[in-house]
Amino acid sequence: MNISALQKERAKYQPKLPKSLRQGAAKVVEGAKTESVADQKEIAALFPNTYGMPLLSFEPGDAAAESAPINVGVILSGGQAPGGHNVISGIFDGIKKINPESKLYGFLGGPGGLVDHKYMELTAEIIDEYRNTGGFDIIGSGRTKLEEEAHFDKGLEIAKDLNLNALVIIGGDDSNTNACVLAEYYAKINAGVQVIGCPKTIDGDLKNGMIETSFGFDTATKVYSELIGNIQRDANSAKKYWHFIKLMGRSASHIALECALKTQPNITLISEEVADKKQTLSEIVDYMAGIVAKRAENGDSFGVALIPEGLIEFIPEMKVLISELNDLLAEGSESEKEFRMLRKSHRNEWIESQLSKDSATVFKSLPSGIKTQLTLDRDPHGNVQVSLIETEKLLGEMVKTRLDAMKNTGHYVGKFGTQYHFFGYEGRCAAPSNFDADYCYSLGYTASVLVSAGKTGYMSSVRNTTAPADKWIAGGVPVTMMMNMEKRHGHMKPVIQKALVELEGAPYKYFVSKRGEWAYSTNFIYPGPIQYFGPTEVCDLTTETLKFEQNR
Ligand code: FBP
Repeated sequence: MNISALQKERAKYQPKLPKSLRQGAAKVVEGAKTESVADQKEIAALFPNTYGMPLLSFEPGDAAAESAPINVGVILSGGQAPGGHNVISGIFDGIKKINPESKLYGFLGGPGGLVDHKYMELTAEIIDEYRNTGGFDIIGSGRTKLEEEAHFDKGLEIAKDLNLNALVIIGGDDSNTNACVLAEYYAKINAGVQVIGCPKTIDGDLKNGMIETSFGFDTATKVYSELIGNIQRDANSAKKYWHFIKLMGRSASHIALECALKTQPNITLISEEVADKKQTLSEIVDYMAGIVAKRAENGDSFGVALIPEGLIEFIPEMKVLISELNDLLAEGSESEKEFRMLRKSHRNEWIESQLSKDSATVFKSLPSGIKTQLTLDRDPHGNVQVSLIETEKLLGEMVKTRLDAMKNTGHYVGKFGTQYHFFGYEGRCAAPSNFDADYCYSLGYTASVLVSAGKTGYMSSVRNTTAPADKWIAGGVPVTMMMNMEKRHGHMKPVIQKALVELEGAPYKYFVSKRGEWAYSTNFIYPGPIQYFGPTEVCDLTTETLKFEQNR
């Protein structure tokens, strides 16, 4: 077969499971009844069949008496995250242990596969090929949202045809919200199909008291940190570049914060802090230019800056500017037509004349490439495609302009050479670290136990994750417990609360206590590549975020 030497060895890795899942049939213990994190009355009314269910934890059971076969359909939803294949192999091994006649079906290309009835049976041979590998290619993923009853009914048709007991939906906050809506709907119509969710996303923003981390965050941040470390070593060797590195993570800055804790770069911006302090773009540029100038005074004309992907939307004045531009250039509007008729060289001036005074000032201050991205690269609804804005270049160019001005007034002496990077896809499909391999396999196995216990509307939960895997606590959390009401597309909707970086949290506080030191002296850490074989202190490391959060 066409596989690498590492893949060949890695295929033999046996993921570690919590004790409760290693022996016999796990005993399901019911804990306290739950309430949603907020808006309890509204959520209870919307989920009469799945609200208020108890927390579940598993304990080691007696030797398993064979139960009836269980048939499960699995769906991968949204962006790739390392470990998805292990969730699927965990489900497979779990249901086969319950009864070897159990069957696992994978819906192809994400939630759309359920609606379009595109699926394949996942046999032992297929599963074995994908154990401990990165990627979602075993069945593919997609971003179709399962939101409408018509989708649910189409899904039920195929679930009935395949005689499925349950669907397991592996996804982020939105996909798990929709999984819960689906669970409620199937419970309401007595469909006889359970729905279980699994917490996935490299962004790390699906977490709470009962879900300690989303899978993939560990591996992805390890990969990015390896690359950042390599760049830091290059920067420290050549001593001639400032590297501006944008990191994926959509809105939340968990990835940037975790990578900062692992590598100790000179500058890390945290979007949540920017929003909290209501910082302007100019203040951020001042902060960065100040560090560049001070390092230059010490003879260090190099450095590394980490920038979270979602930053731009957290800068209040940029948010206002983007919203004004969205209105001004709305697809098919009179103003948009006028804009299109203008000669290219007159467009920016025209835009400035149409914006509010503050937004016009901000727009004027932006480098021309960014002005073009803001006005021309728009999505099918005419909105600015925020994720495509090259924030790293925007900041690099603005810092350069600021340094030029400081040079003129004698406040900066030095050379400012830049290199730009964007890390995201480099880590999303990496072979899962031991942590993610074990965690994902445990999440999948947990899902099989929840299904066999007849549960629905639960998310697989594996806790105590900074302890060795056999001390992990597996169980289930009612998805409604994580919900609150939020405005989405103009309507109030029940959704799982997105976890942004907590400014009162231990990981961020530690970072703040250290960032001054990291800015001016060169304290880089070079984490090196993920280690799959070797001493446990190197191979089984969890994230710094988890260590700080759990005070380990
Ligand atoms: P999920 O939230 O679906 O897990 O996706 C995570 C993510 O990698 C974000 O960090 C990033 O903004 C987005 O997906 C990019 O997705 P795409 O490649 O589909 O544009």
